Order: sequence, then C-alpha cells, then structure tokens
Amino acid sequence: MNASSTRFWPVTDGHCCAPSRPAGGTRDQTSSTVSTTGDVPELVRIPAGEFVMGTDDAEGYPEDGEGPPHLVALPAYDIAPTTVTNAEFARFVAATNHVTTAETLGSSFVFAGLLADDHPPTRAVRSAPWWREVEGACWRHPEGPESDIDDRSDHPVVHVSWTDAVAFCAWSGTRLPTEAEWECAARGGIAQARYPWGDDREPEGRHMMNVFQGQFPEQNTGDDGWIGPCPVRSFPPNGFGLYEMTGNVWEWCADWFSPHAYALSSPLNPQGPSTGENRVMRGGSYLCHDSYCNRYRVAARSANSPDSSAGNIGFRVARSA
Ligand SMILES: [Cu+2]
Repeated sequence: MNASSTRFWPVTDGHCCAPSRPAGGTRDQTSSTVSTTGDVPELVRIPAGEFVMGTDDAEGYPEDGEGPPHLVALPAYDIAPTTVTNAEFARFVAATNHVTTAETLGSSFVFAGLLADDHPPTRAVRSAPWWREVEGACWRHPEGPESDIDDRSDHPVVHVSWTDAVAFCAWSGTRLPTEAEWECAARGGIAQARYPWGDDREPEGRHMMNVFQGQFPEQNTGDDGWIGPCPVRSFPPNGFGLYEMTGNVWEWCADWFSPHAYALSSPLNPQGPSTGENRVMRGGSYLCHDSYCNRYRVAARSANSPDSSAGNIGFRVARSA
C-alpha cells in the first residue's frame, strides 16, 4: 500500500472488514419492475428441521449479538451451492439492463492491497484506511476502470449492493436467504461447530476457506492460495454440498440487522427485525484475519447499509421449497 496516495474520507465509516455508505437514500428500494423469467441456478434442498442458531463461543463477538444459542425451526427451502458468479450476474444485466448502485454512484470500495502500484490517488475510509473509494469501480471493473472480469467469470460477483442483490433475485425467481436460513445452511448439518466443517480452522494444516494470512492489512501471504477473491467451488463443500459458506466474500441476507435480533425473534422461521438501518451480511471474506476480525465463523454476524458495495461483498440466492 502506498501511504502517500491516501486521503482520508470522513463521510463514511468502516464496519468490520467492509466499508459502509451512509444509510438512507434508496434504503427501502427493491426492484419490482423486472421479470421473474431469468435463469435460476440449480439450488440445493435443505429439508425442514430444527437447528441451534447462534453461539457463545469465547472467540466470538458478543457485541454483534452472536448469542445466545437458541433453537430455530425452519420449513424446507432451497439455497444456491455457490454465491452468484460474474457470469450469472452478466446474464441478469444483459436481460434487464440493471444498473448497479456502484455504477449509479460512480464509485465503490476496493481493498488497497489489490490496487495497482500506479493507481491514481484514492480516498481512504478513516476508520479502515485499507479501504479506498475508487471511482469507476463496479462489478465489471473490480479494481477500477483499468481492471476487468474477463478471466473471472467463475468468481463471485462483487461490488453489488443489497438492492442489486434483491433485483437479481426478482429476475431469477429467487430471494435472499433469511439470516436463519443462511446459518442453518452454513452449518452443513453439524451442530454448534465453529466452521462449516467442524471446530478446527485448518484440519491437518489444510486451508478450508479463503481468508487473510499474514500481517493484516499490509502483507497477505496467500497461504490458502488466494490474495483476493477465488473462483466459486475452490474449496471443499460442506455437508449440504454448499461451497465457500465462510471466507471469500460476504453474503447479503434478507434480514434487517440488530444485535438484539435473537432475543426478539420467533423460534419458528425467524425473519429478523421489522425495520432497521443495515442489512445482515454473513460468512466473512478474504480479508478476515484472526488478529483483527475472525468473522469467518458460521455464527459470526455483520451488516451494512443497503446501498453499500465493496470488492468483498456478494450474495447467494434461496427459494422457499
Ligand atoms: Cu472480517
């Protein structure tokens, strides 16, 4: 990272490993004008049942409202095995001419370590200066206008807002998973484990997800094989056959976020708070690091304003069975 190219941007704030746009604006906007005849990705059926949601893990963040563990019952639902890829999102845009929030606003947030050394000066997020506001960054140009996704068709689409994700869902006849559906899916049928595969982050020294190794944020050793996002299906699936439920990119969920959500929620198919400022994001990203933010656990929670976008936020779709 080049400190001399940093100007601090006081308007916004950094949350966890992802920066936020101020709440407001198109906050409640959902797209209702697109058709529902799009390509529906092949989804995985999660049978009706109960699971224990949340954790009191000592490594967790109680202030995020990760606990207490509580029993939740869900009807059967379907969920995508991977996050939506650039190829899938491109088909949606070709069919609908959807313009993303980042394209409308003219910028999005890029991790400084992924910018070319000769990238022009960028504004940094004050509380998280490794995030740079890059003009022209969007899903087609993840590191700004000079970059492209020509060799990233199987990568997660990124720089998509919650609003963009909901528009994709409407087109494809799907919806975002609720936070409870997401966590049930991420657990892969294993009760109260820390990760989708168990409690050991690197069983027998094997990397099971794309997160940050090294000295955050200066030096990513890429021991897991990746510095930035990786193609979907790069790591083994969980017990439900779902890929990259943790690491790689944050995933938007349907719910409004509240740290008190679990105390107020129904044990039967909870839908989250009825209102709020930020939407839930789950799963962590390639920037999560145990020294700074270990939100790559299945119970970890984060949130962002519905207009926010960054190079580490994507989504996967779901559907009621
Ligand atoms: Cu994080």
